[in-house]
Amino acid sequence: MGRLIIVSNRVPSPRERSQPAGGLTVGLRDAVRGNESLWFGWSGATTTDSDNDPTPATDVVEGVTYATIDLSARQLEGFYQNFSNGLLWPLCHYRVGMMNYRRSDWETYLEVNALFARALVDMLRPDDIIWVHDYHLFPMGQALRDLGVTNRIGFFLHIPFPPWSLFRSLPGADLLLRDMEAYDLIGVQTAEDVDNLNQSFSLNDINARAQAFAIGIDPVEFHAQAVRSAETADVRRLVESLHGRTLILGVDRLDYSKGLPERFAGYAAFLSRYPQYRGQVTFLQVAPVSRGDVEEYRVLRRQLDEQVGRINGVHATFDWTPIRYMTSPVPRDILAGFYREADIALITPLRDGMNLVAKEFIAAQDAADPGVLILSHFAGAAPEMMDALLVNPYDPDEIADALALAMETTTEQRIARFGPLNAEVTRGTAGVWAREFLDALRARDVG
Ligand code: ADQ
Repeated sequence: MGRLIIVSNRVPSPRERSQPAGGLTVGLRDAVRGNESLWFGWSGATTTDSDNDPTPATDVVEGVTYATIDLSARQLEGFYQNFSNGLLWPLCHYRVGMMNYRRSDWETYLEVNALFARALVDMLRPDDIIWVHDYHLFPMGQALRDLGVTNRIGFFLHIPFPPWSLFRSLPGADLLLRDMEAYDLIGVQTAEDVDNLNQSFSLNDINARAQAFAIGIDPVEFHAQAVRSAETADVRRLVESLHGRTLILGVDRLDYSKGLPERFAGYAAFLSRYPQYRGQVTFLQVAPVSRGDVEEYRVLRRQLDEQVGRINGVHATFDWTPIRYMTSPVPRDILAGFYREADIALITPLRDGMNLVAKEFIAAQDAADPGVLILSHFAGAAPEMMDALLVNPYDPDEIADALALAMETTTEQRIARFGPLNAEVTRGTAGVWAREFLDALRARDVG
């Protein structure tokens, strides 16, 4: 069997490679196990000098070759910060009003995709199978075809894909999608994303079809980690600090797609409308800063700082702080214990490709005494997790009512909801996701 070539914007750094990882890394780790493979992408470093074609730096760890290139500061700004994160990210999360379009960024985006293709092509062998990941690299397949690559190439989009009526706001949207004809298989997270992308293809006479492959986690490993983590000194300190109060937990990258202002408004409504729970709950929101160099993220951060200050100012007593809000990261081996100790997970993105935190929370629970998952309808995980308390994140009162309901559920009711959720998380693992995608790609009839 040929090698598996993974292409993603970021490649795990050597230090992170031995750490427990997110869904993408976990899923692919299973897929690359026992298979010769190569992972190619941006190193995370920028060069100050010219935009000459870089030679990939390679590093072999546990049988996987990691090949990375640096980008110039100009390329990074146009390709990554502006076009990928300042335009495609909001657009694909249905936030057309937040997208910033500049034709020069679009050109840099295409340029970096072509650069990736040139840097990769000399490392390819004829029977390699190539799997390209995410919105940074929509045109990468076509860039490889332009260099004469005839290998099987698959693409997976980790974030949502909006209806054509929104996506067409991007000037040249049809050109971007036409480049996807280069792929032998296109995977997205949900049936809704499939419908939207296929509608865009057919309205533009593009000869491509998308299929759904929902990403998961490694639930067995995560559960074991959560059990171990719950006994660590840090997690015990968290539990002691609660003094018996109910722990409501939110865990997200600090991103406007995650619905944090709306969530805080929902929590504030809960404290106002259900005064009997004041002093009985603690809401811990972990939201490490991401993309701090993009203006919209700085604005969001200021907004959240103010909101937390206001809610705590209004509701706190001398011995109770309603919200604990941290923007510094928590290591995953500690976070797993937080999930296990949490009574309620409050996960309310406005849009999310999947949302692995919801699945990790379920995997971390004690089946005899599980916590309650409150989940947004607009998380990609929602169709698989209908036994969660599903909410519309735009309605603070709905969030407040769900919190009150979660406070009132009996152990029996919690167990009844948890059973099907846990079965689904256990079935649809990251390993299954990668295997099903790669099997489908290998099965493709490619001329
Ligand atoms: P993300 O937007 O990063 O991923 P998500 O899937 O929820 O969103 O999280 C990815 C990982 O990061 C999880 O394993 C989680 O534990 C970890 N993480 C999140 N917040 C953290 C925190 N505060 N501290 C430490 N770790 C944290 C993108 C898409 C998602 C899609 C994934 C995978 O936006 O919709 O589910 O890719 O396809």
